[in-house]
Amino acid sequence: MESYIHRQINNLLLKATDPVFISDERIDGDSLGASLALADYMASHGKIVPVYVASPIPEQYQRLPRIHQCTTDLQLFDNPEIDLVVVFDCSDDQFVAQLMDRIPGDPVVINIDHHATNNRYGHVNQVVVDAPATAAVVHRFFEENQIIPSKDAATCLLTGLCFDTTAFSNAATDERALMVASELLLSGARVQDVIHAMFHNRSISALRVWGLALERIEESEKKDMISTYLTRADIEENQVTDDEIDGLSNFLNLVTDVDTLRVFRETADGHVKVSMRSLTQDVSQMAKEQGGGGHKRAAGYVISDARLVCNQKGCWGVEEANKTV
Ligand SMILES: [Mn+2]
Repeated sequence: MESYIHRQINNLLLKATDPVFISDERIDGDSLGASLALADYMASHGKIVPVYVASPIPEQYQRLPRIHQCTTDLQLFDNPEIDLVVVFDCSDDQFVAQLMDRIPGDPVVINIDHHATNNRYGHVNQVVVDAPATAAVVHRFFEENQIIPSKDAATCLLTGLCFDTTAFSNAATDERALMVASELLLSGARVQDVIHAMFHNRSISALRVWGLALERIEESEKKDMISTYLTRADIEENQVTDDEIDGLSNFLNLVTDVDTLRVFRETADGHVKVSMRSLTQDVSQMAKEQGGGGHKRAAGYVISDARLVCNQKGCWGVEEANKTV
């Protein structure tokens, strides 16, 4: 079935006259890498496809091939000629539905993803839950259609793969991830560009904020779990972007010896965002129960109208608009 769908996707891509790509609302190495690799393939067929991103591209990804095809301009959806939409690494059907509403026509939607919580909202769904990254799903697309990725496409795919496996260190790393990586290297992926996008991007102030989070680590009553907390003031006083602190959960997951961890942080719009990582627990289930989503070993959710408070004993907790937990 998977091979059949890959061939079907290729037919739809080659047939499309006005395709549009959508990268997940949360820009990361995987959502961008996967969409730009296919944008590169389309360019080899003379089609320059716009890639919609919900917010400006962070500095660390500016060197990715075809990054100039990304746009935050919603007006691109006003085109009645759009006949194909391909969504990458996005399990949030609401985000996609809201963009689809803007399109006057009725295009075919292809949903390419690997999130366990993806509800298969597309007309064509290539959701491979055990894939280490959406980039690995796109790599399989190339393989199944006997397309050799260009050096640029290979660099994009390796970025996605490295991002979602935290450079082949987390639970998403399997034999296949390493095999795909070696094939991408053979296709000419530029490792230095990937390393740049992955690691050479933490400002000193971002590390200071990480420092605060490290100081506040608490062991939860529940065995083998730690939590830490970052307030809006921490983030704003140090002038770091949300994007800069996103890597904290991955970093903690890499270096601690506990099974499960949670990072709580206040968002600019008055909510608390919780990122979870685990070595053995299915945190996507816990996230789903709270209205969030993600993968088995990496997931998150948002607690609405809430803030973080520290009590007199120095213990942190979440205070919701009406109740305290
Ligand atoms: Mn991903």
